[in-house]
Formats: sequence, C-alpha cells, structure tokens
Amino acid sequence: MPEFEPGAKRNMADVDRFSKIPNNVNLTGDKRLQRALEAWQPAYLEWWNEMGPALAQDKDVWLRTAISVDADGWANFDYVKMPEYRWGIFLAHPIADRKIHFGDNIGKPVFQEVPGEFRNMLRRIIVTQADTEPASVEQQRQLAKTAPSLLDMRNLFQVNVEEGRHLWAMVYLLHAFFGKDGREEADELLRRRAGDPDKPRILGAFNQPCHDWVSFFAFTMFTDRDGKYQLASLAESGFDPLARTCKFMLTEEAHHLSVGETGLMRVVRRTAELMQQNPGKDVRALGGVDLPTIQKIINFWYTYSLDLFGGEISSNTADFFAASLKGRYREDLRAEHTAMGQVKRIPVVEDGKLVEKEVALRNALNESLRDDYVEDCERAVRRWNHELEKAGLPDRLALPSRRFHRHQGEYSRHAFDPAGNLIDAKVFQARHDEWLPSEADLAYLRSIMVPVHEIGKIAGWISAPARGVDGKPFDYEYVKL
Ligand code: BYC
Ligand code: FE
Ligand code: FE
Repeated sequence: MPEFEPGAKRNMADVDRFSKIPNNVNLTGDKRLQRALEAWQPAYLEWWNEMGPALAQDKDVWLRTAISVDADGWANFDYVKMPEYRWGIFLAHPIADRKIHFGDNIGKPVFQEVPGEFRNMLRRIIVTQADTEPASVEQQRQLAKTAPSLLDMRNLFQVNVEEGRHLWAMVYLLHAFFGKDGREEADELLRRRAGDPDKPRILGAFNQPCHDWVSFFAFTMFTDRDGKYQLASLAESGFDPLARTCKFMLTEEAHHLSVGETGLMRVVRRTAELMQQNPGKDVRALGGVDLPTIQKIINFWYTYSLDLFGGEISSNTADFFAASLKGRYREDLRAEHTAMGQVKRIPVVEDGKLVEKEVALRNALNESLRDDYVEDCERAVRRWNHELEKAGLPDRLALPSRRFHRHQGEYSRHAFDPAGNLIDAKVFQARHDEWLPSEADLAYLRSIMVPVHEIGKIAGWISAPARGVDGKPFDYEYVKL
C-alpha cells in the first residue's frame, strides 16, 4: 500500500545528506525553519556533551546511521565518534491521497497543517513523546563505564544516539508546525533533567535511576517497548507529519527492544548455567544475578512502564482518538474505526473491593493499548522461561499483575500484591523488599558491574550474545577504546 509519490509539494525533497542537518524534509527550501533548527543544534550538542554517554565520546564506535528512509539507507554502518553522529530529520515516505482512517474525522484527507482546535492537544502529545528521548539518554549516561562487553557498550551507544535522533524528529515537528511556542518547548526539552527534583522529566519512568545493566536491559525491554506502542498509535495519526515521523522512528526502535529482550535472556541464561553447574549454591556467591533479583528488576521496570500508558479511564485519550490524532495499535487491521457504542470492562476499587466497571471504549483506550503491550511482554517472559526449562530448573519468572506497584491510574490509590490482590498499604511497605529491588539488591548489582573492555570478552554475570552486530562476530572491535 505505501507508495512514493514523486509529485507532492511538501516534504518531498530527496535526502540532503551533506547540509548541517541531514534531512528528507527539504530544509533548504524553508530558510526560516532551517535557521531555527540550526540555531537549536549547538544547544543540542551542548546538552549531548553534558548529559550524553560519560565514556568514549572521543572514540570510534561501530554505529549505524540513517542516511535515508529506504531499505538501503536506514542502516548504514561505520566507525563514528558519537558527537559526530549525523543526527538527521527523516520522515517515512508519504502515502498518496492518504485519508484519516479513525475517529471523528474519518474519511477526510489527512491534516498537513495543525488544525487550530487541536493545536494544544497535539503539542502536548509531541512534547510528552519528545521528553522521553533525551531523558533516557540521561538515565543511561554512566552505564558505559561498566559495560559487560564491547558489543554491549556499542549497543548502548547505538540506543543513545538514536534516542537523540528521536528528539530531533520531535523538535522538527515543534519548530515546523508550532511557531514560537514550539521553539520554546524545544528549548525546554534540553533544560529538564531525568530525576532532577526541580526540573524533572515529564513521565515517571524517566525520572527513575538506571545504574546497572540488568536495569538497563529491563528499561529497553519494558520502557522502550511502551515507546513502540505509543509510536505505533501515533503512526496512525491523522496529522500526517507526525504519522510519518513516528513510522520511521519505529524502524530504529526495533533494535532497542531487541537489546532489552535478548539482554535479559542472556542474564537468565547465565544464571541458569550457574544454577545447573552448582546445584544448591547461592548464585550471588558465584558472582551471578540470582533469579529473585531478576524478578524484582522486572517488577520495577514493568510496572513503571505500565504507568506510561496513562489512566485506565481517561478522557484525554478519548479526546485524542476523537480528534483523529492518536489511533490504536494497528488501527488498520481493525474492523471498526470509531470505537463508538462499545464498552470495555475494567476492574476498579469501590468500597474497598475490586469490582468490574463498564467503561465507554473511547475512555478505555489507554487500557486497550496496555492489553497489547502486556501480551507482548508475556511473550518475552515465555522466552526467558524457556532458558530455565532447558537447564532443567523448576523456577520461573513472571510478570506481576498490572495492578501491582502503580503510580498512575485507578490502581495508584491502593496497594496490591504482585498477584493483584488488594492489600493494606502497611503490608505493601512491609513486603516491599521482597517484591521490588531493595537498596541492598541494587548495591549488589552495582558491585558485580565490573567493566570488560577486552575484545571478545564478557562479564561473568551474563552470557555472550549468540550473534554480533551487522554480520560481525562477537569478538569485533565495536568500540576502539
Ligand atoms: N507519569 O488521562 P491520563 C518512549 C499524567 S516511551 C507522569 O491518565 P493520558 C521511549 C498525564 O500527562 C513513549 N504523569 O493519561 C522509551 C496527565 O497529566 P495532566 C512516550 C503521567 O493523557 C524509552 C494526567 O497524568 N510517548 O518513546 O490519557 C526510551 C492524567 O493522564 C503519566 C508517549 O507517552 C506518567 N507515567 O495518557 C526513549 C506518547 N501518565 O495533563 C523513549 C505521548 C499520565 O493532567 N503521550 N500522566 O497534567 C501520550 O499519549 C499521553 O500523554 C500518555 C498519558 C499516554 C502518556
Ligand atoms: Fe526513542
Ligand atoms: Fe528507544
């Protein structure tokens, strides 16, 4: 279905690889926009140097850089020093005569400009999305210092430069379509800081510390995966520039998710190996990550990531959908695109008991998207459990209930155990360290995070990946330290 339409007016220039800002949005054809973005660029680089990776900024890294959105251009590998990475603005090719396919504007031509009545709503969505990108780079800033291998270090840097590019993707939209307040929002994106009590990032997960690699893998597995579902919903948008931007971001996002999912799998595999070879012995005494600790890290990042979908019952999400700005996951595959006259049953707490409440579907779209996400996470957990099974171990990992440890939505006002039973807040406090990483657990993880910088070597708490990057072997010099 997607077609390249050579005649269209806007955003149709070929890729400009060699100007200050590589792009396929014809920046040279819009001098004002080009000047505004070129003025933002030094501030971005300043932020990158201050808040980007704290190691190896001056070293050659085997990185992929997008130089076009076509099959032969989006994964161009070479040695690059991170500050010289070509952060560019790339939108997926437009689809000829694309029509809005959900919500109240269904059937109308897609918006190429921001409809006045939806301006604030749209800006809020874009700013919220944008804010997560630099936040994650800030959270991961120190991790290279303790990378378990050069390949892992390289993967971290790949994720970081691409999150930087995703920020560029959103800042382009703010500058191109939102005038003065868009430019102000773009500046603010470089001022907020993950975890800073005075100027925190917008969403909860992006203010949590991520100081060890098990947490990093859980972050890319669970938190980046929220990104996949949010971007997929925005890729359906009736605001065409947003849809096309998000569509191309998703191409890069797949790597982040695979770093997380296979990363956790490699940790589980190593733990299973240690348990199998040393029956009855304490995994920590062997320098590994014990299963209860892995489970607690999963519990922490999974639940903070569940929060990123917003409240179970949300009029915001109904408004976004009605305005045709944010669709559902794979809206195109659904039989019905108005979400009217339908309900979803959601368990809520009433008079101290869990009861099911019927909610108009449009108000329950955050929860619908969360359903798709939870299913995807369950698939990954089955894969990790397969490692335990192969090692002949009876232990299994599991996702906690979506009511457990929530800070947003219906369940945030109550306490639940990992099975989803309503419990007293005092019980939750008392059992906190059983269910979530304690200070001691995190200190233990940090203690085993010793850097391994030799080519082809791997830390003792994780197994080596099955494959290298870009067809290269594991023992390739992914970072020239
Ligand atoms: N933390 O109606 P509600 C990614 C606020 S990740 C703090 O329940 P709504 C990435 C909410 O803003 C993807 N506050 O929710 C991953 C609202 O505040 P106001 C990021 C929260 O609006 C890894 C209030 O609570 N993209 O790309 O339906 C690395 C009530 O809101 C949180 C997006 O998020 C929270 N977790 O939905 C790098 C997409 N949740 O207005 C990158 C854009 C809610 O009352 N964002 N609140 O002050 C959206 O579509 C929506 O804003 C949300 C919230 C889905 C986040
Ligand atoms: Fe991203
Ligand atoms: Fe990502």
